[in-house]
Amino acid sequence: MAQEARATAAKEFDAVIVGAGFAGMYMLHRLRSQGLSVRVFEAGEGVGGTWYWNRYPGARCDVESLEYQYGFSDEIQRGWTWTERYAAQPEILRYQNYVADKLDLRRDIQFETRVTAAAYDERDALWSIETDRGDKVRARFCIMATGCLSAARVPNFEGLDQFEGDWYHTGDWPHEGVDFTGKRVGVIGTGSSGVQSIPLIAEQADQLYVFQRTANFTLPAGNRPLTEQDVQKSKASLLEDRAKARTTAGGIICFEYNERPAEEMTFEERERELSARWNMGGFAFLGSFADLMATHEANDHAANFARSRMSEIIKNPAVVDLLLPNDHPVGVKRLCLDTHYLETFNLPHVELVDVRSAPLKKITAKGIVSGDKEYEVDCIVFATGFDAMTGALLSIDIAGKGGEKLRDKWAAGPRTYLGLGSAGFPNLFFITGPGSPSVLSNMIVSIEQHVDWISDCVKRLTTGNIRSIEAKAEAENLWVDHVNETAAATLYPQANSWYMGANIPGKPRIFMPYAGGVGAYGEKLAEVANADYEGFALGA
Ligand code: N01
Repeated sequence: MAQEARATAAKEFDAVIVGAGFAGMYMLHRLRSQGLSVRVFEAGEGVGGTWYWNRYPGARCDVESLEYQYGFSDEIQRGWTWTERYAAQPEILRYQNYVADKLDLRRDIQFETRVTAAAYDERDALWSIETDRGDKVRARFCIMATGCLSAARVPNFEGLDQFEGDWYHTGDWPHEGVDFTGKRVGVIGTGSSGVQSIPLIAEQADQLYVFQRTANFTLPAGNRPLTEQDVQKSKASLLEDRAKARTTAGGIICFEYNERPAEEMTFEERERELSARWNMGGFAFLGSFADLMATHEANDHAANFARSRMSEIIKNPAVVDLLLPNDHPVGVKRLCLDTHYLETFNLPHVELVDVRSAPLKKITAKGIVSGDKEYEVDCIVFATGFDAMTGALLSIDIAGKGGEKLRDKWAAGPRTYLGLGSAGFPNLFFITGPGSPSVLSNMIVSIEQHVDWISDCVKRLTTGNIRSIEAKAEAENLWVDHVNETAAATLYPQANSWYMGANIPGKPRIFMPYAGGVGAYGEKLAEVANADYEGFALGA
């Protein structure tokens, strides 16, 4: 829903929020309900964040729709009816617009406006915020709702500017859609975006080349229309379910993690568990054993099982070995959920190109060069991912106390206290920032957890006449150590994943999210707030 960009007339707000996706929308609602003046700046023409930009064919959520929605308002959830187990992007975007209408959010959002800089003025304890439209506003609180996967990245391939065809990035897809009928198409990348879009692009294209560097674990999502019974059951219990979800590791309740470690199970028991969970579709598979993400022994069993199920689908003997992941444990890169992805490689007009053995060298006027071979194409789709977790934040020139730049402070990797704030940057909040469960969880649950915490914190400050809150360096150091130790106790750091920053040349290799689980993390958040924001300095 396009909104006309309006310049911001007022110059001072209680809070500025950057981004109008799920996080920014709810943050706006909460702060406005406290009577604060709030301005949201959003680069897109409408609300939606990731669901506004990622319009590629096949884009859909991988957390079940019934859980992938706000849980803060019974009226809102009862007024909306999901149609599929995993909603497609247009339905999710419609839902977000429904919420924006319901809460009358747009009147405080300035669209088509990108925040370029934010600087903290210590004397007045105010943030000065600038945009690419020339706005200069000041605010007590600056809240980054910039998203974890919002800085789309096209690798720096030589020759792209010479390419005579059309090219697209999945994370910045044309609103009018793309018709690949009769075209020769090259898709680069086989993460979730590639896995979701490739089957649908193959339905249209005359010839499809898929350029794969790393084979990924992918399992059938088991998408299906929701029944009336599914929907009514969820409507009756959503708020209660959500309270439960907040106590779980992943912020979801549609499956439970097995509490038994693989070592206590017989081979047959393990196989039964894996099989039942594989057939359920979705992430239940990763909950097969308590130690699946912690020991190679347990993980290898699950990975072998997954490879064997995947290989049953692939009929083309020339590609079966290439499509089976063998260089990382299962689950340590985001598991892909697919609808007919592997089947696509059984089609005669689809060719898998292994760019690990024949690296992508350059783009030419006519196509893509891998090894010594040129693949002529009419269109290129970059499903090459994002500068995750820090990319969108650090694309803004953020300067804290003494003019210190967040980019400099985070040069060796992000440093936060609880993923919510960073020492030296008072009154600056990150929603689902690095160092919080974020991308390892149901994002909506983690967003609500953070927005609720930040709202309460802001209320404490405004009603207590406290000008500023700032993470203490020692609390931050301890938290960073804890995040690293928690990750080190898992297999997560053992893959070149975007969780580790490994997809961006030169980015520090640090496991960025907090792997301790939403429930435990929520307890820590509550403890900190109950101890009057322990680990933070409150400034009068
Ligand atoms: O990005 P990715 P994505 N040469 O980084 C390859 C969420 N999401 O957009 O693995 C050749 O996962 C790269 O190869 P490699 C979800 O959390 C969710 O797919 O680095 N190849 C990889 O294959 C997801 O994890 C959904 O070796 C290059 C691919 O491009 C996250 O977003 C849907 C390359 C990038 O995969 C990101 O997913 C979509 C190069 N120079 C996204 N550079 C849902 O289902 C990169 N690649 C909700």
